[in-house]
Order: sequence, then C-alpha cells, then structure tokens
Amino acid sequence: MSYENVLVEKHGEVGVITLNRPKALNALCASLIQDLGAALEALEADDEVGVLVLIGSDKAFAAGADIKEMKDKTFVEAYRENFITDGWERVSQCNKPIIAAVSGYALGGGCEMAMMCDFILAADNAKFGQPEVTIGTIPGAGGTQRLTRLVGKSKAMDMCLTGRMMDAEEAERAGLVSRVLPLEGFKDEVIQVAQSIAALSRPVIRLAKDAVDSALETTLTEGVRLERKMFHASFAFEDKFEGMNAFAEKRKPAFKNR
Ligand code: DAK
Repeated sequence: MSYENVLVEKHGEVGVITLNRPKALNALCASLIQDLGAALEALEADDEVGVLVLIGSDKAFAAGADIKEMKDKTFVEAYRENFITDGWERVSQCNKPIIAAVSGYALGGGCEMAMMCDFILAADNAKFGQPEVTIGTIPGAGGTQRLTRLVGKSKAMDMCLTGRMMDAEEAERAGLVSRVLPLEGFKDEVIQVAQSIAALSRPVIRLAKDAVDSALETTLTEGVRLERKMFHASFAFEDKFEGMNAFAEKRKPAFKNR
C-alpha cells in the first residue's frame, strides 16, 4: 500500500513509517494524519511486524500541525467541524511498541506526536519545542500535559510560555528523550534498537508497555499493585519458561510469542 504523505517499509520484524512531506518540513496536514492512521492500522494488523518506528527527514521530524490549514479558521468553524481532532491520538493508541526517531525539528504537533510514542530516540541535531504561543495559540495535542509529565512543571512552563527550542542534549538531560545518537547512521541505529525489542517475546513486551503506561494514569500504590498482577500474569506465557530456562542453561532463548 502506498500513501501520499508517508512511506512505509519493513526491516524484518520492524515496520518503519517515514513522514514524507519534505517541502513543508513534514507539517502535519489533515491528509498526512489520515495516511499515518492508515499506515499504522496496516502495520498493527501485520503479524510479521512486532515493533514500529516513526521517523521524519534529517531536517524535520515534523514542524507542527499545518499552520496554513489553520490560519483562517474561526472558532465556530473549528468547534462545529471538530477541527484537527480525527486521528490525532492514533499514535498513542498503538498496541505494538512505537519508537519516535527524531532528527531536526519536532515542533508543536510534531513534538506532541513524538511524545505520543513509547519513547523518543533523538539524533544529535534534534530540536524540540512548543512554539504555539508565538503564533497566538497554545498546544492542542497534549503538549501541556505530556511534556509536563515527562520533564516536570518548570521546564514545561519554560517551553510552553517562551516557545523556545531545546536541543537534543538538553532534551536528554530533561528526560524527554531516552538516548541521543549521531545523525550519521541514525535510522540504522534506530532500527537496530527496534530489532532488539522485536527479538523478545511480544506478549511480554506488551505487558511491559502497558505497565509503564499505567504509571502516568494512576497512583503509585495502584500502579505497583497492577504491576504485581502483570508480573504474575507473565508466568502464564510459555516464553517466561523459555526465557528463564535458557538463562539457567546458558543459551539464547527462542521465544515463540506465546
Ligand atoms: N505549517 C505549515 N507549513 C510549514 C510549517 C507548519 N507548521 N512549518 C514549516 N512550514 C513550511 C514553510 O511555510 C515553508 O514553506 P514555503 O514557504 O517554502 O512554501 C517550508 O515549510 C520551509 O519552512 P521555512 O522556510 O520556515 O524553513 P526554516 O528552515 O527557515 O525554518 C522552522 C524552520 C521549523 C523554524 C520554521 O519553518 C517554523 O517556525 N515553522 C513553524 C513551527 C511552528 O510554529 N509549529 C507549531 C504549529 S501549531 C491539535 C493537534 C495539533 C496541534 C493543535 C491541536 N488537536 C488534536 C486539537 C498542533 C498545533 C501546532 O503544531
């Protein structure tokens, strides 16, 4: 299946979606969001694929929602049409692990979309920002919420009130990104990280993803209780026996995703 605004490729068990609207620095127009949703649906349904990667170009992951689509909208139109809503949360609803691979600009909706992924790997030229205040509005796809949970109130306020950009090094220090990698060979490195996850047991990875996600939605006591239940649930998987027996027998595990 081919799309106008995204490219899709498979590297073994890794499905890579590339945002591909280079002339507009991958500005997230409605048709791109639609294509992205369709590509995600297809890769989620593809049993060969265990892990997803969302990447842009060297210059831009995405420079935000498409300002030219928004600039003339009135409140009444935006409200009546439920403007810029359909499909926007799709990335955060993936069952399979999804890694944001950010090189260049990740601004506004681009930064928000990266934060919807399970974690962010940044190239050393990455720049993150929520510059909406500089164009007379505020973040609308979770920027004030996810950024605050990831980097804390002080830095989130700084980013959302000044609209400044932070570079990859600052983003790693702040906990927004998990690792910074050189731009040269960035995509290959990201695919290797994704492949290392894809080599593990899929149901166990799903448990781990769900458990970490619950940390942002619940109290510590409830979260730890849920984690305990999920830990016990992993004992229902054949792969738990395979993993532990392989360790004891000093061999590599052969997971069967069961
Ligand atoms: N929208 C549309 N076009 C964009 C764009 C954007 N966000 N960003 C860049 N472009 C276009 C430029 O207009 C230019 O097009 P042409 O003039 O060549 O036709 C082309 O991309 C190259 O951009 P520049 O010439 O500006 O390139 P520079 O290297 O000089 O500057 C830049 C790069 C990234 C610093 C600059 O382009 C820039 O500041 N871009 C805008 C960044 C921004 O303000 N982003 C936030 C947008 S507001 C919601 C979901 C999402 C959102 C809200 C609600 N819901 C679910 C409710 C999100 C809102 C936003 O993201």
